[in-house]
Order: sequence, then C-alpha cells, then structure tokens
Amino acid sequence: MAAAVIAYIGLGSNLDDPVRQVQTALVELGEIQQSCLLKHSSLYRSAPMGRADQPDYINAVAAVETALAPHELLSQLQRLEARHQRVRRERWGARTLDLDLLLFGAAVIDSEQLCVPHPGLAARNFILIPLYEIAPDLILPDNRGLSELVQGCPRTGLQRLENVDQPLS
Ligand code: PH2
Ligand code: MG
Ligand code: MG
Repeated sequence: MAAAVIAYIGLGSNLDDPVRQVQTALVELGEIQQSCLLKHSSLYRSAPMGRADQPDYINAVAAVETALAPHELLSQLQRLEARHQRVRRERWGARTLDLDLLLFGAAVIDSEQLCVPHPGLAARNFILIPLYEIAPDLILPDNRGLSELVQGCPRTGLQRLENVDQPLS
C-alpha cells in the first residue's frame, strides 16, 4: 500500500440487531479497497444522544490503514452504510448503521461533505472511550492528547459489552 495513513472510524447502530450491524460492518471495513483493518475497540452500549425516544446504540471505533484519499474513504463508508439499508430520516434519529470518519491521520478537513476531525469527537463518550481503548497515546491535530479528553469525560450511559464476538480477536 502506497503512502498509507491511519484513519479512525466511529461505528454506531440502534436498529435491526445493532450488535450484528456493528460486527458485520467491522468485517466490511477490512474489505475496503487499498485499506486494512488494524484494530477495533470493544462494542459499547450507549444511551442515545439526541432524541430520548429511540433505542440505545451500540458503538465501537476502528483503526483502518488506508491509501485512499479522505473523500474516497468517505464514499466507501457511505457505500457500506447503504448496504446496511441505512435510510437518512432525521438528524440524530435512529439508524441501522452510521460510519463516521473521525480522524484521518493528522489531516484537518472542512469541506461541504466532510469535516475531520469529526466535530463531535471531543464531546461524546461513545467515541472517546472506545477510541482511547485502541489508541491511548493519540494526539489530535490540534495537539490535544486523547488521554486529557478522556479524563474529563463522564462515562454516564456507556457500558462495555463483555460477551459478544469481537471480529478481530
Ligand atoms: N449517533 C447519532 C445520534 N445519537 N447516540 C449514541 N449513543 N451513539 C451514537 O452513535 C449516536 C447517538 C447520530 O449519528
Ligand atoms: Mg454519527
Ligand atoms: Mg454519520
């Protein structure tokens, strides 16, 4: 693979057997062209952010090494979402699979289609805690250490799942 970078991807699902949605998506991330799945976190159950009248989410974070450009990776992620019959109904509403490009190496991108680092990263425990599990020494493009962010992050509503298959282990 030429000039590869490490991208971190947040996975989330709260519809149609969310554990299976996330497990399948982890395997599919490893099948993206010019990319390989390096690591993934445990699966976590998390209380919904946004509307409270929706099921809990299953969340995880994956590290993917890729030679794709950021927008190419984004379109691969959108293809996978579509394969999971993701229908975009409303912002922060229930979904079968959400794949968010959280970080792309040290890149800072602010385009119409893509904002990296993901704007919600520093404020969401269901991203920070799984990310910390696989990349405790990570430094964000703005030079903040992930460990600092995790220290100030409440664990409220977040539970690591112990007894489910973890595709890479
Ligand atoms: N994603 C959302 C809206 N709310 N809540 C949790 N706990 N986890 C998510 O992944 C999530 C959410 C929209 O992307
Ligand atoms: Mg999201
Ligand atoms: Mg999304």
